[in-house]
Amino acid sequence: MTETIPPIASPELNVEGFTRQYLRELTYTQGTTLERASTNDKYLALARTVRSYLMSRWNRTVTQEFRKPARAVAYLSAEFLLGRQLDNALIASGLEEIAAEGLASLGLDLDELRAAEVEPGLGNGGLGRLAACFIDSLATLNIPAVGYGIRYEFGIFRQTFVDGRQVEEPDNWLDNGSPWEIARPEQEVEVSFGGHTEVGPDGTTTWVPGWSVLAVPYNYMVPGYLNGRVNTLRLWSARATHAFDLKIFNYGDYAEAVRAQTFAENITKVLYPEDSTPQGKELRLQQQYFFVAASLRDFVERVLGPDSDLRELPERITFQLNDTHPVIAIPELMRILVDLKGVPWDEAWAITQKCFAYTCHTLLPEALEVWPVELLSRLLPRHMEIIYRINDEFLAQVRAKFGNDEMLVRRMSIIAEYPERAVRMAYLASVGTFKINGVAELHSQLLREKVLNDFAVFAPEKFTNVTNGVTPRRFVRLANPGLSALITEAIGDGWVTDLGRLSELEPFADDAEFRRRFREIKRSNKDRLVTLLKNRDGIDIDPDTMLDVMVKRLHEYKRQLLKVLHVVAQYDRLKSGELDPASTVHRTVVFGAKAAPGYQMAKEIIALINHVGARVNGDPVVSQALRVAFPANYNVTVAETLVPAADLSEQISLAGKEASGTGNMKFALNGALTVGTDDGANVEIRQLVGDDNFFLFGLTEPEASAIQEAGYHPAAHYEQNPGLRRALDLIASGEFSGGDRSVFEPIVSNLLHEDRFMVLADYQSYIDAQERVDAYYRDQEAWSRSTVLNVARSGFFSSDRSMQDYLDRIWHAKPVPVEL
Ligand code: 73E
Repeated sequence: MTETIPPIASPELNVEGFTRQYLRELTYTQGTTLERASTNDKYLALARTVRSYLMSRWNRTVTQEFRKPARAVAYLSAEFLLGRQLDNALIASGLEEIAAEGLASLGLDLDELRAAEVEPGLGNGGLGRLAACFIDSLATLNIPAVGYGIRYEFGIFRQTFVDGRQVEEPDNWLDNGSPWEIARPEQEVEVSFGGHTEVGPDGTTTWVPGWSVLAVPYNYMVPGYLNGRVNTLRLWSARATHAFDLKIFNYGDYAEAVRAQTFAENITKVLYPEDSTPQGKELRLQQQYFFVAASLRDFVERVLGPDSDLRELPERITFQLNDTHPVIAIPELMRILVDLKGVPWDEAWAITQKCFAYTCHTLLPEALEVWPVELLSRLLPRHMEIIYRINDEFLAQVRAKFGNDEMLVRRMSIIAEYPERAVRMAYLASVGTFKINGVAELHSQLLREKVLNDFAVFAPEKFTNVTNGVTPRRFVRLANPGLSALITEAIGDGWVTDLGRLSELEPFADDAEFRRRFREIKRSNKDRLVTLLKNRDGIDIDPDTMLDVMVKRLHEYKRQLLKVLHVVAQYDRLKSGELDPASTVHRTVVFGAKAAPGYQMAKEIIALINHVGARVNGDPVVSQALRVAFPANYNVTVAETLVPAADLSEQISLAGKEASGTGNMKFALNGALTVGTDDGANVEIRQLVGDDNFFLFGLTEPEASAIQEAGYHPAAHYEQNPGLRRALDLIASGEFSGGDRSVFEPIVSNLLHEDRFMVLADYQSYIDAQERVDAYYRDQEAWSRSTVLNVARSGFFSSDRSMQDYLDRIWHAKPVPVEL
């Protein structure tokens, strides 16, 4: 019977079809009329209209996957920092112009409705945004792929400033409705915690959990760009089990039952706002196991089928572990295989190792996740036993290979003994996967030589590099329509899915007319930014100044302080008359940065930036040549307007600390020049764009390490460098704190006596680089030639290329086109 029902056609891909569908959504789904509808109603109807165009592609993709299963990729990530969905869905479906026209015919403005969307901030920064770029690229490359993560009810906090200090507010992104998700409550799975284990007479182990929660999946579409594929991002939300419902029914237990419900649902309540630091919190471990257990169950039972032969699992899937957050998946799969499916341990271990690959995103030793044995044993007793056995067998192999070098064995043990017994998740990942990658060449090299050196010696074939990338759809095509049109006019539109083709722009660098138009576009992008900052933050910026931008999480290793010292030095020189405001290059320095709520020093640095900014902007002389803007709550949406407007990209971390960076790539692709250290992917950016088109400064990683080993004395730089001394003295004097010398004393004293990230050591080199920037900027023809070359030579930094590298080196999955 059902076969005879023809598939429901998508609404027609023209203005008429679009407006009809729009009015239908507004009337029948939103339950309102054009006259009565609020902006949110109108936005929701628009989102659903666009969604309806992608729906049949999504259904076809899923149907095809079930009918003809192909090798797939599952990207396991605690964070997906998606950004707004509407714009991306519009370009993926080819609806942009139709929608604008259709809405206009109803007297509505597409841009106004776009602005009504609250972005899902389900990530902290680069790691989460990378996951979002990767799933976009996988869909565009036609790879069968699924993203698995957590549907946090509250994403990354909303940042506000009170007296220049960061105050966090909850991100209630779901409040106005969430048109991009589809709940699948019937596909919920149970996830258990606690309890104890029992060994049966036949030697099999059973986990008898103490409590459990339900994981309800919410599906998000991940449309490929103008192809027929729509992949799925599956985010899990925690609910109390039905046992609680029963208690509520027996109303004698009502209050207790509701408490239990709240407890269960807390698991997916909030995103931990920490970035590049481990959070040893029980709830965080619960989150990790929760989404990983639900995802493995989902793939094994629903996708493969309940009676599937799990020996085939490695042929069907690679689970890519995005940092250590999902690494508990390794013992979980062992538990499924050994305890639930009765696969012998050795065979199960061979299968498991072939199913997982691990991406490391850090170099800071203190950022490596560890979980106390006490906590793991209490929350996941069976997993702890499995980890012990994995470790015993691994250390036996180490001994077999290297002899009884007990120092080495202790160093490589998955279980650390000091300061407390704890599981080193990066080591578990290194042992339980078949590939380990860093995220930029330098990072991967340092992983092999330093952070995971013993493991690289033990199993060198496991280690590889995949340099990060960003999606050209969101960060060029969408964010920079002017530049996109110019590129397309010059070389055709193939670059959107084949970014290497930007190299065809190279000859245009010498074309004066092209450079003029390039500058014109930069200028109009600045105008867009002017409008945004005016309306959003009440900040006035001058589009005729050089836009010098440093946006990224606030972290000492990223060295926002170095940028502040440059601003203070310029303030000092302008104020003292050493620099003439009329004849210097006029700059607007833009900061964007959230600090982890518990990271005191980072919050002090935010206060310093705001206070320096207020003084600079308020000074009638200085502000003629220098201004500081620090819009609060920097996020993906702001980035999309800010990045295309930037002239100068600040990538100034201490060499050897930033694993890759991805903002650096977005700026280069949008025609900003970089002032940067030899760190992370900056190294590769500079190699590609050429030294003439990049402002390099600072110590190299080997130089910085050597100084640290010999003993670093920051105060020596203060004593020997008059400019640096003046800048630090000015901060210490209370110049930026209403005369109160105590306010920024901790910052200054930390720089003078500790300065872990060698701000003072790199100060002069940075100031010199900024002098070169100014000189070069005066020659606008030379500058724009370099910006064109930056764009032409940055095609490598597409996340499509990153995905192709993962496919070639790690996943070995093939494209499976879905008919449009
Ligand atoms: O260098 C960036 C990198 O570009 C790195 O700091 C970041 O990942 C980006 C993408 O590869 C990163 N985030 C985290 N670790 N590295 C992290 C750690 C714990 C929680 C949240 C994020």
